[in-house]
Amino acid sequence: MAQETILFEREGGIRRLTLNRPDKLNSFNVQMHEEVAAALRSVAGDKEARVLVITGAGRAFSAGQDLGGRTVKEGEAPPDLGKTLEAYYNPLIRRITALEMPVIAAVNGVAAGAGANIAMACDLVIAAKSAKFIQAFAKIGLVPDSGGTWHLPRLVGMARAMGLALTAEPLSAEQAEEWGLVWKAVEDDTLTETVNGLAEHFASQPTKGLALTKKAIRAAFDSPLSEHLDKERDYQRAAGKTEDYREGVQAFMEKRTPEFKGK
Ligand code: LHQ
Repeated sequence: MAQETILFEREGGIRRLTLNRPDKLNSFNVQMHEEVAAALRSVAGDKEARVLVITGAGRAFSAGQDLGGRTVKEGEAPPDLGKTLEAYYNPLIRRITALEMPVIAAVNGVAAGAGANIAMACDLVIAAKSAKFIQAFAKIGLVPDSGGTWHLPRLVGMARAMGLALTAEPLSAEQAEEWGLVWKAVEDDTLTETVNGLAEHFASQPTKGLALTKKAIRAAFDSPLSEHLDKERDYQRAAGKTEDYREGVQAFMEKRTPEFKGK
């Protein structure tokens, strides 16, 4: 499929997806959803892929849903937004969180509405200091979607989640870092370098172990400790059977840098 709304690059074990509708602040229309879904499916089936970076072209990360053509005329039947979520946003969040590798959001500028929540669904969020996170939904009478009401209270606690969602006030990248909504806020002109360095690091790491770590942490709020311990046992059992575990221990004992293959 020709890509008109995204850029998708492969470089060694690194996969980079750039949302590319800069004149619309990378807001999502159906075509962009379809192209992003195809790219994520290809990463999921790509044995060489070891890390995914998601970023935006131009001055925004993403302004969420493209609101063009979304006006509802007086007397017209209201739209079924649940269908839009079911068809596009929910599968998108499920794909990102299920990917068996670290997913980095490089938030280069404003992330609003579903755009903010797509960033939060990534495993590590690195934001340029000029970026802002806006739960814009309240301004148009909607509910934070794309996992927003799930991730927000887990990341920043109930009081801040409520404040952000109910007021739709913009949150600066630095404040987002202080609150634990993002991992790091960095100077704008170092974002690319920081993210590239991190992506290169992950491309040389024990991918299967990292994927199981991501899975365990994502499941942490869903079960009591006793059940979660069983999960950790199962994931550790799987990690212990990887080639990278063997290599990691061997390299440690031989006092050399491990050469992980992601297997
Ligand atoms: C846009 C957009 C946009 C189209 C900027 N659409 N053009 C799921 C289910 C189904 C339906 C509903 O939604 C959802 C999930 C959602 O994501 S709902 C939330 C949708 N997003 C928003 O409400 C955010 C709307 N955008 C904004 O509030 C501002 O644009 C932000 C704060 C992101 C940036 O503000 P500024 O830096 O002042 O830029 P701007 O507003 O001037 O925008 C620049 C251009 O981008 C402008 O076009 P123009 O032709 O005038 O240059 C905007 O119309 C366009 N744009 N967001 N979501």
